[in-house]
Amino acid sequence: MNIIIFGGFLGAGKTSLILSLASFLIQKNLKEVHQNDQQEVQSPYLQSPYLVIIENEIGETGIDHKILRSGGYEVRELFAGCVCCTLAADLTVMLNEIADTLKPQWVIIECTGLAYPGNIADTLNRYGKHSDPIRIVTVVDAERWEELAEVAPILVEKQVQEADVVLINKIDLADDEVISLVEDRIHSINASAKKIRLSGSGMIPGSVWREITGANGSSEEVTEK
Ligand SMILES: Nc1nc2c(ncn2[C@@H]2O[C@H](COP(=O)(O)OP(=O)(O)OP(=O)(O)O)[C@@H](O)[C@H]2O)c(=O)[nH]1
Ligand SMILES: [Mg+2]
Repeated sequence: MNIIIFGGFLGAGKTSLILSLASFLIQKNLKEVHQNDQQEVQSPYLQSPYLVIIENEIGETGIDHKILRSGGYEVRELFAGCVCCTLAADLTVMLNEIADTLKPQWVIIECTGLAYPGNIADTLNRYGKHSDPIRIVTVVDAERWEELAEVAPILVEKQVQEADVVLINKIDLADDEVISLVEDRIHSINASAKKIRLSGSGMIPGSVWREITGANGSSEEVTEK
């Protein structure tokens, strides 16, 4: 069971990018099923659940789970608290139950914008039943980075520090100079993380998701939400 944790400040673009990644993974699964079994598959959900998305929202009024579910994905919710602190145990129980019953290939966890994804990974590594390494993807809003780094420096810097991959999102809203400055700053906080510039409101090249998931495929493909 592959687990990817999506972190990043409120509104950075986590849900938009998860929709694109989920679409990529489902398409990849369909292709593999066609190739391997030579059988006609009408819906990815015959294979279901290949992918489970866990949504964590602080209040009970969030709509991300509805957006994701409207894409046909299997979504589990953890409301009214943050999975990196008060709901850490609930997340572990949920994930262990998913591992025992649904046994999906992929689990994507969207944290609240206030979470420290590294704390979540630590808890899951300690108490979880999965054996594969957990990947942390932190989404950064290129346009608002400087402002947020002033207002909430510890939070946004730690989110970057804990990442395996930093997605520098919303590049359509920032000019090149600002994006380069943000990239340099991110590099100074976490030199080893892979940094990728993109725009979650447009088409994402399949190469981005292959890089993150380690999947194979054509370099031409793009994923829509
Ligand atoms: N212009 C632009 N807008 C984007 C981009 N990515 C996301 N958005 C928009 O930014 C807003 C927030 O995106 P979400 O994907 O909901 O962000 P999030 O990080 O999941 O937000 P929370 O879950 O509330 O923390 C939405 O209105 C998106 O349509 C982008 O690359 N460019
Ligand atoms: Mg969201």
